[in-house]
Amino acid sequence: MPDTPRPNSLDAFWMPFTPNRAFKADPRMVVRAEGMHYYTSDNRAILDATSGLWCCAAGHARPRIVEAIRQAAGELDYATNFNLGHPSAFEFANRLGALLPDGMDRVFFTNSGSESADTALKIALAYQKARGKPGKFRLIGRERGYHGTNFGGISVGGIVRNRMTFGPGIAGVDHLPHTHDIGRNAFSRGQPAHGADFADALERIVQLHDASTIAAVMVEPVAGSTGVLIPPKGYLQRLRELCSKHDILLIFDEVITGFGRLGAPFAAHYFDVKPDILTMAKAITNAAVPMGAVAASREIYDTILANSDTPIELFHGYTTSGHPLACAAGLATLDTYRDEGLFERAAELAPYWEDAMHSLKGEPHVIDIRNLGLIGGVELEPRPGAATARALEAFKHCFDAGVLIRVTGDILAFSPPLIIERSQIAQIADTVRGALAKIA
Ligand code: PXG
Repeated sequence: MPDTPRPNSLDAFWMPFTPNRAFKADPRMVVRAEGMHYYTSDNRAILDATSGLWCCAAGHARPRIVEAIRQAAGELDYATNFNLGHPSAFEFANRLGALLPDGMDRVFFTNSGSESADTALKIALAYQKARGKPGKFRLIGRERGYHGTNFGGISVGGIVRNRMTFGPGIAGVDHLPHTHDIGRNAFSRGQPAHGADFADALERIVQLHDASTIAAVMVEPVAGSTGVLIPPKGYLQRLRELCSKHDILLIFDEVITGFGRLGAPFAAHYFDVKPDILTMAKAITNAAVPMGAVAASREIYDTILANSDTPIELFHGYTTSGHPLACAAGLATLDTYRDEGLFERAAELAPYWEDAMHSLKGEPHVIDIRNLGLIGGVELEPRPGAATARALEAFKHCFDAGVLIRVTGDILAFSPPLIIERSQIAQIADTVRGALAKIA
């Protein structure tokens, strides 16, 4: 006989990316959210300095988005997009197309960033095959890259712990070096000055494998999960030049940089570098309903359609691709971003945010501070023999003091909703300052 479950037991839920044993011994629960805040079961307000997980860019429980989901659920709860259609998926794809870089307006829907990453890689391979270059099969990622947790994403990604347990991954993958260089760039404001030449490693990879075997390079324009690595000045431009020179597709993973995080619709706009394929998720629906998407250039879409020798041109898709609730949430989210001018607001706040982040220079254990748009990273010196302990303690002190931050390794990461007020930015900096003072 199986055990009878205890009511409210924490045992059954296997929590993602969480130290389950430690959490269940000392749980932190939120029961409600509104605007800039979460609320705990004892009704404590917690200022959200992480937009949930880089995703609630318009803040929490926004009435327009909530109402759109309610309405959609009562009208058309579900319809497949396999050989059938419903209007909101087409409408949402059109609206996204208008926001994306010019000509990148062919949109494939997924349910998460991980699915978007794997979808983007598959589209790259399908395109190379469709244009008569099936030999171009290699996929190039980057050390410390994060593209979710599916097999394509962890293979091309470069986070050791996310890869080492799960076998050899997909074949034919290589990696560029990461761009983190504290020795030359510590405490840079905005983009660091040194390191555009890290992109030149692509030339060596081309020499090793030959460009005729390489399909695509995938990078995050700003690497988030690995601890906020801002691209050095000129780096992304150089990568674009080299990809074009060698006839290699460039994929931007914009799962965290999309939808105003840098003060522009996408990082592609902010850096003025156009990829061939671009992934989205998270803030696409303000995370109110799970969704992801991949945008491809017309050239890619047209080539795959024109050269297909079967009626279905791409053998790929998900039962809930373009789910009606997600599309409704996404449309209401885009309306909210537009009507409240949130991308512009992020751009306006960015200098104030930069000052607040860099005011932490000189506090105990701080060895680097990084920022761009409304993103911040504060790197701590690891405690000897206990790496990551300081950051975790800082997280707990901040939570107890009413601010939710994110930690990865010994790095504190910040990505507040774009509706944040200046006083709340000051509150985040002061709370982190207080937390650092308590840590040995
Ligand atoms: N690409 C990027 C660039 C991401 O940041 C994903 C893909 C995967 O998305 P899904 O929806 O499958 O989780 C992500 C996810 C963190 C953190 O602490 C960030 C993510 C996930 C978990 C933690 O920075 N980003």
